[in-house]
Amino acid sequence: MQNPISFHEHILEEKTLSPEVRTDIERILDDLLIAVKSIHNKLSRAGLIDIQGEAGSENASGDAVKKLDRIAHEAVVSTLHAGGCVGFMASEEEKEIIGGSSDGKYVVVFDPLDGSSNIDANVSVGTIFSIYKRKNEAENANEQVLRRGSEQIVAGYVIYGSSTMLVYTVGAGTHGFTLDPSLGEFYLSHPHIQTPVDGTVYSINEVYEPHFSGAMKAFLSEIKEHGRYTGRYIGSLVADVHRNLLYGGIYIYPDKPKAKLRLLYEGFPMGWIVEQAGGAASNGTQKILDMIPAELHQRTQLVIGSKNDVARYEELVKQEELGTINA
Ligand code: AHM
Ligand code: MG
Repeated sequence: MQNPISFHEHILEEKTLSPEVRTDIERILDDLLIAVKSIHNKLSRAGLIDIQGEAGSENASGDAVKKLDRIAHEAVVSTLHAGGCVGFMASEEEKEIIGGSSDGKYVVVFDPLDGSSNIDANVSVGTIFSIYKRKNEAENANEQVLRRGSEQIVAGYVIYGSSTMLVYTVGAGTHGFTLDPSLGEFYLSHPHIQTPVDGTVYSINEVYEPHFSGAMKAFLSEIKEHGRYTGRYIGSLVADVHRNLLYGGIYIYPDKPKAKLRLLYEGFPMGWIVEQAGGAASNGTQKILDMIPAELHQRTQLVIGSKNDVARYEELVKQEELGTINA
């Protein structure tokens, strides 16, 4: 690649951010990327060092914690702490809000290692994050963190796959960067990602099919009859959404038998990134970004991907509410 643009150079050109915020965000993302590179290094040697398997505990959502979940969580918290710009943090792996610097002007919310049930089989996993501006001092920790999705000022994910990529938005399009491990630097490889408006991939864990709503069952059978789609499901949100973002498709994690994905750590950042690439994200009846979490680890149904596919699913949900399709 001639004259590659580093992530650093790219963020300096993000004119939607004021110069002051841009400098702070650059600092926070620099810190975050130190943690990301350390996670990348550990993952690439995972079978050789003692970091695979369960940590022997459960997280706030009742999932078994992997050793690498904990390692990734600690890497992110410690680098953000050291940077001094972050007032509050919230992690999928921690029950409570984590205090940062008393004068930190930002809030960072993250899923340190998404898809971690796949790690021991060497399948792609990810790190997901959102950044918000801290509200004024008077607001308590809950008010600082439980924010409407549309208040995000940065959202991103890292996918640790056959290459390690960072995909992010500050509200001026979605851009992808690939890590050159020999230089330890992310370079722009996917500028202005645009996801197709009509998908060709559907990603749904069909083992839950007996519990699906009427709308979900109707949607699935339409997709199968259509002839345009193929089914792909990794079981790693970042990897499933990343593939669909590039190829066009829809990912649904339904609310029946039960919603699993977390609004703050997964729904909001992935939703904004996909919207900024021309796609859509919903909970079935409402735009994900319009939701306000009532609690830190709130779960949601997530319907995300190509615009027309998400719209069709929402249409079927309305029809089910009106009683024109059976529950
Ligand atoms: P995690 O963040 O604890 O790894 O859990 C979320 C993961 C997603 O990455 C993935 O899409 C989903 O769980 C898979 O769940 P299921 O096995 O029920 O299909
Ligand atoms: Mg996750």
